[in-house]
Amino acid sequence: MFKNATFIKSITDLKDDPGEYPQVLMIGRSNVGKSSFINALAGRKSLARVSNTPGKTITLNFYLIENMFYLVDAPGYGYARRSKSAQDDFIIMIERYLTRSKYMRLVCLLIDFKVGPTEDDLFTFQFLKNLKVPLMVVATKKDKVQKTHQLKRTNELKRVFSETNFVAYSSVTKENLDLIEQTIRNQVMTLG
Ligand SMILES: Nc1nc2c(ncn2[C@@H]2O[C@H](COP(=O)(O)OP(=O)(O)OP(=O)(O)O)[C@@H](O)[C@H]2O)c(=O)[nH]1
Ligand SMILES: [Mg+2]
Repeated sequence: MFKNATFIKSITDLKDDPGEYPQVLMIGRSNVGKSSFINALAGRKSLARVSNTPGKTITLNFYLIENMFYLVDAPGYGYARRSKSAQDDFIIMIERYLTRSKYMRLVCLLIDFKVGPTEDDLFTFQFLKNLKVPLMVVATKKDKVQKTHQLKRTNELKRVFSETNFVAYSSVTKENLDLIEQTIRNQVMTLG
């Protein structure tokens, strides 16, 4: 678990990127558990807002961890109520962010352990692979799958995301949280 997590700011324009420290971006479908994941990593109940209804504006929320790096919470993609053009805007903004930022060290793509990967997830996975950013796929809500089916499901997902760092996780049981924390720490220490 990380110490000293502080919300720094929300930005809607990349010119307001705080820069200065390495950054780790959380990306994933709406409701997949990005904010819960950030809260678990930070050991806080409500640092990141859980289940906020996505609006029209695309905001990136910056949380400074241990005065050393940022966890960045992105809005969920594939949200039905958001228009196609807003979804395109989202992809364009993320692409710009990932290709221009000197500080990006890791992208965590969150997918749902039970229902994922959706078509949107696979599109985003391919998009991130093409950008060649360091990537970790985190399958959330593992607790929602019966224990007896978890291994089979894990192996299925590992096959889909082969050659990519893949971790099954749950914000309820906190399974593999330490492993994920270590991966983030290692990536943050790498030079950009
Ligand atoms: N059972 C279970 N529920 C979870 C888990 N992670 C998140 N949730 C629940 O899923 C819902 C959505 O979680 P959020 O963390 O708000 O998801 P998000 O990806 O930040 O959603 P957006 O910000 O809307 O894109 C909430 O009701 C959480 O309590 C998990 O690992 N297991
Ligand atoms: Mg959220």
